[in-house]
Amino acid sequence: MDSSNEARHSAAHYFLEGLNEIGFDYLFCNFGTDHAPLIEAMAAFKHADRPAPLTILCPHENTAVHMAAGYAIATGRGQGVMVHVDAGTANSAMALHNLCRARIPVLLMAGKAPFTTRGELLGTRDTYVHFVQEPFDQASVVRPYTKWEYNLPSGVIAKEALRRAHTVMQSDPRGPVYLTFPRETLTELWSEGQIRSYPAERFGPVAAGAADAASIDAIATKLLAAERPLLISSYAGRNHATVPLLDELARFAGIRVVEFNPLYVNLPHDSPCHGGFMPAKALAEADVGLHVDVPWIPSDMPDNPLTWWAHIDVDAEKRNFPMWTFPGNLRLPGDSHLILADLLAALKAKADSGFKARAAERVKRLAEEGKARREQAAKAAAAPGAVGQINPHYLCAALAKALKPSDIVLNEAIRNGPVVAQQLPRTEPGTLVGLAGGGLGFSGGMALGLKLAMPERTIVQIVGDGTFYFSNPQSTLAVSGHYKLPVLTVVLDNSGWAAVKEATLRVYPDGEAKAGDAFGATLAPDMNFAMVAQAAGAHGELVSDPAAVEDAIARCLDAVRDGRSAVLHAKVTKL
Ligand SMILES: Cc1ncc(C[n+]2csc(CCOP(=O)(O)OP(=O)(O)O)c2C)c(N)n1
Ligand SMILES: [Mg+2]
Repeated sequence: MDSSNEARHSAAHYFLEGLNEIGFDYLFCNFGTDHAPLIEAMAAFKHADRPAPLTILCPHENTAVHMAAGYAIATGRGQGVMVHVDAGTANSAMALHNLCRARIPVLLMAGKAPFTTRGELLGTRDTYVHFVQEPFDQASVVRPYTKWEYNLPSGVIAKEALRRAHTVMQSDPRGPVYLTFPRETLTELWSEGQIRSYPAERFGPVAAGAADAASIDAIATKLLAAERPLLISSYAGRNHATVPLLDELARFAGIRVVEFNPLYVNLPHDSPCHGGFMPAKALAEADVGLHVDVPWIPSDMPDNPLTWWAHIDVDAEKRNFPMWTFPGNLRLPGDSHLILADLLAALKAKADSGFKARAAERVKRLAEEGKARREQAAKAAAAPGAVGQINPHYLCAALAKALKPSDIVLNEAIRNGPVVAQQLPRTEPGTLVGLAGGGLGFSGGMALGLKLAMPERTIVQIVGDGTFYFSNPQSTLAVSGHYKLPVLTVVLDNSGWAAVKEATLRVYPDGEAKAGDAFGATLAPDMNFAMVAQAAGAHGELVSDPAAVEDAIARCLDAVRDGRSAVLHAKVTKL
């Protein structure tokens, strides 16, 4: 192909065009020497007023990846994260673990050390780190958490590689993908005619579908005869339209719905069919059940061996869970919204008046149980606690009073997570975000990504004291101030890692650790998280006295609504 008369540009230039073509709004960046060609191309694009994704500079990779995740759950569209070679990839790995488990798409991109050492090509090694930042298998750092990985062999296919990355990350079940590029590859020059485009209309992702009519019929038949049907969900509500659908299905068929470790609002928490967050008792009784992901903990919530289970899941195979043995008499991989809609239609077509009466009776009973649960929660919140030991129930109930139904709560409160769930009922789809993975420190970056996508919403991140450290607060607060993304962070400081102490007690209830009160779980007692916020120009308050809680919450929310992040450091009941 003779293209000598055409304009020639760097591969980095085409790479940026490729990022536009895959529809990225943002790149969450933590740059290094590997990005010089991209930074140069970005500056040239800016100078020429050419469109390119906006860059958000994140002082820590944990912020960058989780911010992309927050943006993705708000918009349904994965974004790009740029990090520095193996080192930045390593710093991103924990966040990638979280996104992998939550099935949130992201394209993580990192340079590779230049491959030339003596100036053979533009971009050659020119600093010490280029010799030491080259592991044998860079992608292995994040391989357990990615659906796809690729090293760009030539700039001529930059757009093709980006389209492939995008198609894989957006295909169901969605998840992280990883792309690397050596510096010399990005400095290559190519003429415009040599570069092909891969438009979305022709190269789009794979979407999960519905189930076959016979399977739907089988579940409907079981439900029609069920006396104690149970549905357990954690992430059906990622599709906001599924929330009212599930409510309608549950009310129609008298199904108890339990949200175990909810990642989203799956059923409005005030629905009469909401069965709380602990399936233990319902599990023992259920005759027909539907579930997803980690529906219960078998060691302390044994399931009934007689229950007939349907497993409806976008990720029914659990290919990247080495061990996953929850029962499923019928497993339906697919889009749970489509499947539940068909199931409701099948039930409506088959239901007779006897079924409707039995279902209505169950809904009535479930509503009474719900009322009793709410009364119990109110009782738990009534005692304010003492100075230095605020009752977390009391604090969360006060926060609930101050929030609007549309405000979004990120629950990363760990051992106080159930308190948040109990005291801060969410009724609107999309107003709760939980932790799918096990890597603490997701909610700071996620909160910023949600705020970026939905500037009109109030975002509240609730964390434990240990988790506040994990979320790299200096980095998230810096991004919040820099890009005007105010969020409220509530730190439930119980003086350390209750989860670690409780784990030891579960395994050794009467052991040496208990006898010596030596759980390795107490953190620095005098840390002042309010001052961390203040150092970043945010509003910070330390509250120890229960009587001061309500006003402190009001001042913090005022600050956030005025455009400044706020951190409320609350000294709650000690571990
Ligand atoms: C990145 C990471 N490191 C360590 C852990 C192990 N871990 C699980 S819970 C927990 C304690 C969290 O402390 P805090 O946020 O204060 O919550 P609490 O247990 O006190 O409720 C730790 C250290 C983890 N899950 N993720
Ligand atoms: Mg703690």
